[in-house]
Amino acid sequence: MIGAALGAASAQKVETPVAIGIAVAQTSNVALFGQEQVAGAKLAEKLINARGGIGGTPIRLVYQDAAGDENSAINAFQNLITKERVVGIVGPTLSQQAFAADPIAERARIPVLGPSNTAKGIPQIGNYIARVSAPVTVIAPAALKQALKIDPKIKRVAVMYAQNDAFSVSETGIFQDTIKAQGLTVATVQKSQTTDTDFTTQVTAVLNAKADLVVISALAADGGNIIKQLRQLSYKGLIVGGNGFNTTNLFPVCQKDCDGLLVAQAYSPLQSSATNQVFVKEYRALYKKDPPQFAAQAYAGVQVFADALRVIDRKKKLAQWDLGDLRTELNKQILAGKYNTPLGELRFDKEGEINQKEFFVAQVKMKDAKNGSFVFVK
Ligand code: MET
Repeated sequence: MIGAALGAASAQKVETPVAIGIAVAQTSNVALFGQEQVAGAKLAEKLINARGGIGGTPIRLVYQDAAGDENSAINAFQNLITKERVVGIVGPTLSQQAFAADPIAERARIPVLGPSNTAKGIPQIGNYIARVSAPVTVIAPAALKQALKIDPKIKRVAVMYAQNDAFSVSETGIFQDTIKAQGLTVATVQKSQTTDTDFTTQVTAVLNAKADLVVISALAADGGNIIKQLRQLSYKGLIVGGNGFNTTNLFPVCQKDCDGLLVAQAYSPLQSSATNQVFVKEYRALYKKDPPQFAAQAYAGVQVFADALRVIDRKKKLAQWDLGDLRTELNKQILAGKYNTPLGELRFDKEGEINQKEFFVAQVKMKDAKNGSFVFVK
C-alpha cells in the first residue's frame, strides 16, 4: 500500500485488531521506569482482550522503544503514526521527551496519553495531548508534608535537582514553593545532570548548609547515586525524592541507603476500588509482585483508550471508520469520558489534564542490600 508510507490518514480504514502504540523507554537508564510501563501495558492488553476487546474486536499493542532521549521518542512516534497506523499513543516516558515528540502527534492529529509525564504544561502542548499522570503541582507537596509530620523540627531544607531534565526542573519549582509556603528555609539549591555519577560537590554544599531535610528532583540512576553519596558523606536527616524515585529499580543503585526515603505516589495497591483490587490480583499473578505506580499508570492509559473506543464502536463499528476520523473522534471521546481505573476514578479537563482524586506517600524500607519495598504511610 503506497498510501501507508505517506502516513496520510485520509481514506485509510481502521485495521483490526485495533493497534494502539506504546512508545516508552525500553532501553537506556530511563528503562528503569519504562520496564514497569511495559509490564502495565501488557497486562492491560491481556485483560481487555480476555473481556472481549472492543465489542468483540481485540486490541493489539505496538511497541516502539522511545529510549531516554528526544530523538528516539520522535522516531518512535513517527513510526507508530505512519508505519503502524495506530489509533493513539501511550508515551513517552519523560516530559523532556514529550515536549519534543508530542507536537508530532499533534500535527498528525493522533491522540496521546502521557503515562508518566508530570511536568507542568504537558496537556497544553496541543489538543490531542492528555495525560494519566498527575502533575508535579498536585503530587510533589504530599511527600514534603509527610516529612514534616515525621520530624516537625525540620527548618532548613536543601534542594537538589537535575537541571537538564524538564520534569526535574518543573518539580523542583513546586518543591521550593511548598518549602517556603510551609515557613521553612531553602538552605541551598544544588544542580546536577542526569548523566552525572559524582555528586561530591553538591553533597558537600548540602552538608555545609546544615540542612535537616534534603529534597531531590532527578531520575532514578542519578538520583540513587545522590542518595548513596549523601549517606556516605554522613548526611543523617530525612530525604524526600520526587517522581523519579518512584520505582524499586532504584534499590540496586542506592541499596541500603535507600532506607527511609519518602516518595509521593499517584497510585497505591491498597486503593480499595473493585477495579484496582482486580488489577492488583492479576498483576501479582503475572509478575509475582505488587504493581508499582508506573505500571498502574501505563495500564490506565491503555484502559482509557479501550474504554473510549468502546463508546465509539457502539455507534459505528471501528472497522468501518476512516482512520483519521477515528483518531479525531477518539480524542474527543477520551476527554468526554469517565474511567474507573486502578488509579481510581479519572476524568480529564478540556485541555487533557487529569482529574484524579487520591494520592499517597510511601517510605522505602530496605530488607537487605538490594531488596526492599515502598511502605505506604499515607
Ligand atoms: N515524571 C517524569 C517526567 O515527567 C518521568 C518519570 S519519573 C522520572 O519526566
